[in-house]
Amino acid sequence: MRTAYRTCPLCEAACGLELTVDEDRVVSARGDREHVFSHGFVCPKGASFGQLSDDPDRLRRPLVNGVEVGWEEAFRAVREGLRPLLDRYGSQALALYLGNPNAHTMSGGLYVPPLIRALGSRNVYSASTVDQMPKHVSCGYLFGNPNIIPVPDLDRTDFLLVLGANPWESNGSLATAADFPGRLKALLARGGRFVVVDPRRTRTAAAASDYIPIFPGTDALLLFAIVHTLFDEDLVDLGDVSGHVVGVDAVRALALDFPPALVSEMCGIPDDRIRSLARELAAAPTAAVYGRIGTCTVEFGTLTSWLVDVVNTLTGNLDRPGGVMFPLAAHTSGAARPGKGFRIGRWHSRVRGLPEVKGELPVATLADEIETPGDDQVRALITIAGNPVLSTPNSGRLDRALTGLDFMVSVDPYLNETTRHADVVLPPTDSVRKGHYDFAFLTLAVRNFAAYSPPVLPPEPGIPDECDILARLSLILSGQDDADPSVFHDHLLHQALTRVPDSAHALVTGAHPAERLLDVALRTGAYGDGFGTNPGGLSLQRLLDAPHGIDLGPLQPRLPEALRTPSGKVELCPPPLAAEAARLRESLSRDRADMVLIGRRHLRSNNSWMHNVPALMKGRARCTLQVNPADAIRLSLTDGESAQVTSRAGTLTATVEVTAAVMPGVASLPHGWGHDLPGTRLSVAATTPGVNSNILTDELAIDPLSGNSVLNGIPVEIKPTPAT
Ligand SMILES: Nc1nc2c(c(=O)[nH]1)N[C@H]1C(S)=C(S)[C@@H](COP(=O)(O)OP(=O)(O)OC[C@H]3O[C@@H](n4cnc5c(=O)[nH]c(N)nc54)[C@H](O)[C@@H]3O)O[C@H]1N2
Ligand SMILES: Nc1nc2c(c(=O)[nH]1)N[C@H]1C(S)=C(S)[C@@H](COP(=O)(O)OP(=O)(O)OC[C@H]3O[C@@H](n4cnc5c(=O)[nH]c(N)nc54)[C@H](O)[C@@H]3O)O[C@H]1N2
Ligand code: SF4
Ligand SMILES: [Mo]
Repeated sequence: MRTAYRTCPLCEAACGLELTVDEDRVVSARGDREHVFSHGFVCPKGASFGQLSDDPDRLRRPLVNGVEVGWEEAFRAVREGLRPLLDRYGSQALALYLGNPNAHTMSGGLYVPPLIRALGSRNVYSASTVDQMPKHVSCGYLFGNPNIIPVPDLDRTDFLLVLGANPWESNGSLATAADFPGRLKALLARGGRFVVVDPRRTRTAAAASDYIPIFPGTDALLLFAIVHTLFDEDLVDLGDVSGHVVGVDAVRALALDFPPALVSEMCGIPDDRIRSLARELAAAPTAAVYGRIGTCTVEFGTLTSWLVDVVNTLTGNLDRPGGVMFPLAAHTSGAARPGKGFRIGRWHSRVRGLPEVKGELPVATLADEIETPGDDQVRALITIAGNPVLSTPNSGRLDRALTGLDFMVSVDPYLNETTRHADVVLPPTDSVRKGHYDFAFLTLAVRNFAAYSPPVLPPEPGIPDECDILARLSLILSGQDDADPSVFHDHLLHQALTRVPDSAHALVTGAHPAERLLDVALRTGAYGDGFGTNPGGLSLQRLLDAPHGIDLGPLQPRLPEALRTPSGKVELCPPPLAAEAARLRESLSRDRADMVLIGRRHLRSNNSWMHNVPALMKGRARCTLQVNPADAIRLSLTDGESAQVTSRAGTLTATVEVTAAVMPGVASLPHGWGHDLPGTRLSVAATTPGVNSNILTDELAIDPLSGNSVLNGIPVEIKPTPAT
C-alpha cells in the first residue's frame, strides 16, 4: 500500500485527494488535509474516485461497430471512415462536439485546440453553449477577453448575492472554491451575509442569511431594477476603478426603463425588497454578486451575466479585495497587452444563421446541420467527452439525427446514450493513469494557487493515453494518417517554444508530452522561473516537489493590465447589450406561462455520467418532478404518482414529488438522466434510469448573443398521466 496525492478532476472545485493505492488499484480516496486550497475537503464524488476506474462497464479497448478491437485497427477504421467523406464533401461535413470533461483533462487543455485547427471545420460545438457561454460573451464585451472572468472574492467579502447557483450541491462553478459551503459558513461566522435568489429553496438558500424566490428567467429584470435604484438613490460609487471605466452614463439611461415597481410582478419580488437589496449591496464594506447556471441558461443569459458585473462595478466592487477579482493562473502571463476587443459572428451557422461565438456554433443547432440537406451538410461527427443525447435541448431530435450520420467517432470511456451511435469508440485511460493540471479552473480560483499531479499509475504498454488519441486524430485529419503521435507532440512543443530563446529549449523537463508543455507554460507564466531569469520561480519540477500544491496568495487587483478592450477601459455599456436591454423592456408585455420547468443538481451526480457508480446511486430516487403543493392541488398531481409533462419539443412521464421548496408556477426536474436507451453499457445506471429532462427543453430557445440554450424556464403543461 502506498499513498498518492492527486487533484480531483470531477468538478470545478479542484480539491486535493489523498489516495491509497494497492499495486495497480486505488482502494480509497479522501481529502488531502495538507492541500493548500482544499484543506482536506472532499465530497462523495471525489471519495468515489477509485470506483470510477474500477467500473467493470468502463471500456478498456476500442470498439468498432460494437466489437472490441486493437488500437491500430481502431485508428484505421477512423481513417477509412473519415477520409472518403472529407475528400468528397470537404471539411465542413465533419462536426466536433466537445463535452464538459475536456475542461478537466490536460488533453482537453492542450490537445483540443490544435485538433480544432486540424479539423478546419466551422462546425465546432461544445457543452459551453448549454452552460457558461453568456458569461464569456459579457466578459468579452466588458473586458475585451471572453476568458477573463471575475470571481467573487469569497474569503474576504462581507456580502455575497448568489443568483442561480447552488454550490451546496454543485460545489461551485466559474468560481473554483474547494469547500464552497465552508467558505460561505466562514463568511457568516465573520459577521457577513449572503443572500440567495433562486426559484427553488435549495440547500444553499436554506443556509443563507436570506432567501428570495424569483420567477425563472427574470434575473435581468431584477438586476436592472437594482441598477436603477443605485442611480436613483445616488448610491453609485465606482471606487478605485473609476478611471478605468467608460459607459456609466449610458447604463444609467438604460436603467431608467426598469424601476423596481415595474419589474416586481414579473420577478415575483416585492419592489421594496429590490430596493433594499440595492442598498445592502451599496452599503456593505465589500460585496460581490455571483451568478451561475440559473443566470446563463435563460433567454437573457448574456444580458444577465453582464448586469452581474455592472452591479459589481457600480458598487465599487470590481477588482477590489472582497468584491469580484481576476485570478492570475500560473500557466498564464498576465502581462498587459493591447486589446483587439471581442466580437461574435465571424461566421454563421448554415441552417439557422446563428452567429459563431468563440470559434463555435450553438449546440442547439447541431441537429439542424445534420438533418438539413445541402452543401456543407454535417455527415460525420467526432464527440470527445460529451453526452449531448442527454445534455442538449430537444435531445430526442438530436438522438434521431445521429442515426442519420454517415460516420461517427467518440472518444469516451463509456458506451452511453450518445456513444452508442458511434462507429468507433476510442476509450481514454482512466484518471489514475493521467497527469492533472487544471488549465481551465486555475483561471477561476478564488485564491491563486498551482498544483500538478503526475499519473498515479504508469501507462500500460501499447495503450495510448488521451493526448495520444487526440494527436492521432489530429494527424488523421491533416492527412498524416500513419504518423506516430510523437510527431504531433514534438510539433506542439516546438510551437510552445517559439518565444523561448533557443538556449533554454534543452532545459524543458517532463516525462510526458503534456508535462513538457506544462513546464513551458509554467516557466514562461506569471510566477515562472523564466528558464533561469527568475530563480525560485515556478516550473514543472517545483510543482512535482509540492504534492499538496503551492499557494500563490489572495487575489490581487489586475486592472487595467488584464483588459483587452480597444479603449483599454472597462466598456460598461457595449452596444449589443444596450440592444438586448431594449428587447428585455419589450418582454415585459409578454404573458407568463402557467407552469415553467427548471433543472436541479444533486451532490452525488455529475451531469449525465456518474450514475454508474454504485456508491453514488444509494438513497431515494432523485429524478423526480418537484412541484409546489398549490400547483399539485390545482393540477391534480399526487406525490409519488406519475405526471405527463409536455413542452413544444416533447413529452415525458415523471414521478411527482410535492414540495414547498419550489415556488408556485415552477416545476423542477434534474438533467442527465434517461439511461434506458438500448445499446448502452451502463448496468448500474440502467437500474435507476430516470427520465431525460432535455426531451422537454427547446432547441429553438436560445440567448441570441451567446447562442446558449435556454434550459431553465421552459413553458410546460403538466397533468396526471392518463390511465391506460
Ligand atoms: N436541462 C439541462 N441540461 C443541461 C444542464 C442543465 O443544467 N439543465 N447543464 C448543462 C451543463 S452545465 C453541462 S456542462 C452539460 C454537460 O454536457 P456533456 O459534456 O455533453 O455531458 P456529460 O454528462 O458531462 O458527459 C461527459 C462525457 O464524458 C465522458 N468522460 C468522462 N471522463 C472522461 C475523460 O477523461 N475523457 C473523455 N474523453 N471522456 C470522459 C463521460 O463518459 C460522458 O460520456 O450539460 C448541460 N445540460
Ligand atoms: N453534484 C454536481 N455538481 C456539479 C454538477 C453536477 O451535475 N452535479 N455539474 C457541474 C457543472 S457542469 C456545472 S456548470 C456546475 C453548475 O453549478 P450551479 O450553477 O451552482 O448548479 P445548479 O445546482 O444547477 O444551480 C443552478 C440554480 O439555478 C436555479 N435557477 C434555475 N433557473 C433560475 C433562474 O431563472 N433564476 C435564478 N436566479 N435561479 C435559477 C436552480 O434552481 C438552481 O438552484 O455544477 C458543476 N457541479
Ligand atoms: S468537490 Fe469536486 S473537486 Fe472536490 S472532491 Fe468533490 S467532485 Fe472532487
Ligand atoms: Mo457545466
